[in-house]
Amino acid sequence: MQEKIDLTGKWSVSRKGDAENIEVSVPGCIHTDLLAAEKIPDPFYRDNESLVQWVGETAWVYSRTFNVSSCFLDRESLTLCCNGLDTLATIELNGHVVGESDNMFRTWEFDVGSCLKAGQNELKVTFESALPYIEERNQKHSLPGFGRSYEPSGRGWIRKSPCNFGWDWGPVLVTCGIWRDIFIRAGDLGRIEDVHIQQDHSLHGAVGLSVDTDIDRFSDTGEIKTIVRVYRGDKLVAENDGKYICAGSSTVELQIQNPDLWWPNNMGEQPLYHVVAELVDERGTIVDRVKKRIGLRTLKLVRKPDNWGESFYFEVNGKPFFTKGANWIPADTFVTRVGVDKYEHLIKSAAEANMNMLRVWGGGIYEQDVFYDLCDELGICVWQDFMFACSTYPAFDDGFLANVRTEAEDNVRRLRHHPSLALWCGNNEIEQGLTGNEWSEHQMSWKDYSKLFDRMLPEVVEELDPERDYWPGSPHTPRGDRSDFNNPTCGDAHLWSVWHGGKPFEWYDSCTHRFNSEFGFQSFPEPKTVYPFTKPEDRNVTSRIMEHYQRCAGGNKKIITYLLDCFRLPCDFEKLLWLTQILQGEAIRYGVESFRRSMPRAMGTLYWQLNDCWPGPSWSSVDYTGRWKALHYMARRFYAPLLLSGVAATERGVFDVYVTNDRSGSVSGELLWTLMDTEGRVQTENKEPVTIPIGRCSQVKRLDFSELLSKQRSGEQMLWLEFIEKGETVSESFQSPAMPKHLQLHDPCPAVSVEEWKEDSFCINVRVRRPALWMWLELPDADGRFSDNFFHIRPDRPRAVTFKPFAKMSAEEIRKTLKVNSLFDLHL
Ligand code: BMA
Repeated sequence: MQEKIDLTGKWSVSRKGDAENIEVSVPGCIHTDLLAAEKIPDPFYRDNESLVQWVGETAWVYSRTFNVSSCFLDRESLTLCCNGLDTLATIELNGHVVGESDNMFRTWEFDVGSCLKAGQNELKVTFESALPYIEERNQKHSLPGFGRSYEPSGRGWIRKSPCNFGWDWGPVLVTCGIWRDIFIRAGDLGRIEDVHIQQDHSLHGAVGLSVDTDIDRFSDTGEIKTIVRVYRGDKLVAENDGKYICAGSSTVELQIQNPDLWWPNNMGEQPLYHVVAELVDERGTIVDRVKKRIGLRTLKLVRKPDNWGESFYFEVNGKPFFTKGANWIPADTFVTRVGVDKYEHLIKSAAEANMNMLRVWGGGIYEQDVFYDLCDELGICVWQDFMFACSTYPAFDDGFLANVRTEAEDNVRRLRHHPSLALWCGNNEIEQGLTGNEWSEHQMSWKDYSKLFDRMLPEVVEELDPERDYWPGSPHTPRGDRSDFNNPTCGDAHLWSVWHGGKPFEWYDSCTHRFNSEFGFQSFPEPKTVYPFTKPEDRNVTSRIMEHYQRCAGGNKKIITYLLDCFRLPCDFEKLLWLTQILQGEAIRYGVESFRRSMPRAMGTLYWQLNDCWPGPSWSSVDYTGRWKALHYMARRFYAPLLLSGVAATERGVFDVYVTNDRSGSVSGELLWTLMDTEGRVQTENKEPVTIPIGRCSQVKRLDFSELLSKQRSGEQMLWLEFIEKGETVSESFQSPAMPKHLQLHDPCPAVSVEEWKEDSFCINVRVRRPALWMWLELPDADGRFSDNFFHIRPDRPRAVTFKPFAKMSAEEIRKTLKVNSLFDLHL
C-alpha cells in the first residue's frame, strides 16, 4: 500500500530575512497565523484592514522539520504532494530547491527521492508577495479589471483567488500560505493516479458504470490489475475486475441493479454509492486504493429551439426543473478558517430555503471537497465557474495558458464524480466587459478570449468530463451577436437594472429572460453582527467606519433611495439595519415571483448572493456570522415548490393572482382572498377551487376591488391571499393597495406564549390584535433557527413558530428576552 507522512499541523513562519519565528498551523494563511499569534489586529474590526496591508506586501517563509525512517526511504517512489499553495512558492527540502509554484488552484507534486534522508528533514516554503509580481507584469502589459477603486490593475496575471484583491462586498487582504493538505507519499510498484466513473442510464432496471483508472507505474516488475467494488452503505452491490496490465489505464464495467436515483432538493432523495477501486499485484497484494462517492443520475443543461428562442434549463433523470438558488462566494476572506460546521450551516441553510442550486462564482475559489460532499448529500446542484472574473487575462501568453490548462485538469478530475456538479462555466462577466468600452483589443481581444473560453476550457471538459455541459461565461448569449450578452431569448443573464441601474422592482416584470443567474439587492447585517466590529460612536450608516465596510460605489445611497420609495425613514441605527433587510427581501421576492410566474419560458433564478466573507453590508441572505437575514426567511417561502403570488395590475385596485407549481404532479386546492382594513376588520372574503398542472404557472384569478377601494383610503386596506390544500394554508401572499410607508398601521399588540416542543426546540405561539407586517421574533442574546420569521400576521390567523436555539436555553429564558417586532415598530 501507499504510505504517507502527513505534513500538516505545526509549522513556523517568519518574515523573509527575519530571525523571529512564530508557531503556526497548516493548512492556514498568513493573516490568520499572525492573528493567532497576536502580531496583527483583527482586520474585521473597525478599519484595521488598512493597518494590515503590509502583510500582503511581504514575503513569508514557512518551515518545519519531520522525521523519516530508513524503510520509508526504501520505497520506489517518494513524492511531496501539495494540494494547495497560495501562490508564489519556492519549496526547499534539506536545502535543495525541489520545486516552485505559481498557481493557487493547482495541486503540486515534486519528486523528493534524491533529497529526503533518514532521520530529521527540514522543509521550507517561501512565499513571495503577489503584488510586485502582478505590478511588474502589468507594467509590460496592462490587464485591467472593472476599474473599481480598490482593485490593483493586473490581477489577471496571477492564478490566485480574484477577490483576494478586493471586491464590491469584501476587503483587500492579499493572503499567502499552505492552504490545503501537504504530505509525502511513498509507494512501490505503482499507484492509481486517477479514477473516472461514467454512468450509463440507457439500461433497463440498471445503471451501468464504466470505471477508468489511470495507473502510474513506479517499476515494470510484474503485472497489476484494478478491482472495483460498489457499495450502498455496507452492502456490496456490484463488483468486477480489470485485466492484468503492465502500465497505462484500465476500464472496469459494472452494473448496479435496481438503482436508487439521486435527485435535487425537493425532487426526491439523495442516495449515494461508494466506488472503491483497488490496485492489486499478481499475488493479490493491494498496492493502492481509491474511494469515490457517487450518485446515480443524469443532469443536463437543455438548450433547444423553442417558441421564445432557445431554452436554458436543467433536466435531472429526464425531468426538467426550475432552478432556485443563489450565488456562492468564499465564506471567509481567509478561506482556510471556514470549518466543516460553517460549510454545513450554509449549505443546509440553502437547502432549508428550498434551493436546489448554488453557483460557485468565478471570483472566489474552486471550493473545498467538503462543500461538494455536502451539496451531494443535500441535493444542491452546483454551477461551477472556472476562476476567472471581471478582468482581462493574458490568454495571449502560452505559459499562462499552459498553467491554466493544468489548473482546469486538476479541478475537473477532483470534482467530476460529484452527483451535484451540474455545469462547468468558463468565467464571470468577461464577455460583458469585452463588449463595453473599458477594455481595449490590446488588453484582451475576442480572439484571445476565445482561445481560453471557447477552446481550451471546453476541450478539457470534453476530454475529462464528457458527461457534463460546458458554458463559456455567465452571462452568455449563444445566438447572434455576442455583445448582446443579456439577450432575453437564449442563454443566461445577469439582471442588474434593479440596484446597479436604479430601476424599480417592477422592472423585473418586463424581463423575458430564460435564466437569471445574477440579480441582487443589498442590506445591512443585523445589529448583533454589526456591534462586534464597531464602537458605539460608529453606529450610523454614514460614519467613517460603517462606510469603510460598504464596498459598492454609492451602495448606501442606493439602499436609502429605494427605502424611501417603500418605507418610512426609521429613526435609529438598529431600526434602519433591520428595515434594509426587509427592503432587500422584498426586492428579491418581487424578482423571483416574477420569474417563477414566467415558467417555463424562464427556468431559473440564482440571486446574488447567498453568503458573506466579512461582516459588511452586501447582497447576501445569510450574513458572515451565519445569521439569516430577512431575505433568507423570505427565500424559504418564495422558493417553496408551490408558490402563490399576487401582483397589482395597472388598473388601481385590481390584482392578478398566480400559482406556480414545481411539485411532481398537478395540484388542486382553494384560493382564499380576504380584504381587510388595517384594524383587522374583514371587508370581504371569498374562495374558489383551483387546479394547476405540473410544471406550470397559472393565473388563477383577477380580483377587482377598484370600485370598493375608490370609496376608501388605500392606506387603510390590505389584501390577503391564501392557497389552501386539505384545510391548510400552504402558500400566502400579501398585497397592499398603498405603499407600506403610506399604510395606517396600528399597534398589533402581539401576545406570545413559549412552550417546550421537542428535541431542544420550542413552540412560540403568536397572536395579534391588529394586522402586523414583516413581524419578526428576535433574541438579543441568543441565536437559533425560527421555522418562519418576517411574516405578515392578522388577528384571525395566530401562528405557531418553532424555535431551535443553537445553544441550550430554557423556555423561561426565551420568554424573558424574546422581542417581537414588526413594521409598526420601525415606523415609530
Ligand atoms: C455581479 C458579480 C460580482 C459582484 C456583483 C455585485 O455581477 O458577478 O462581480 O459582486 O455583481 O455588484
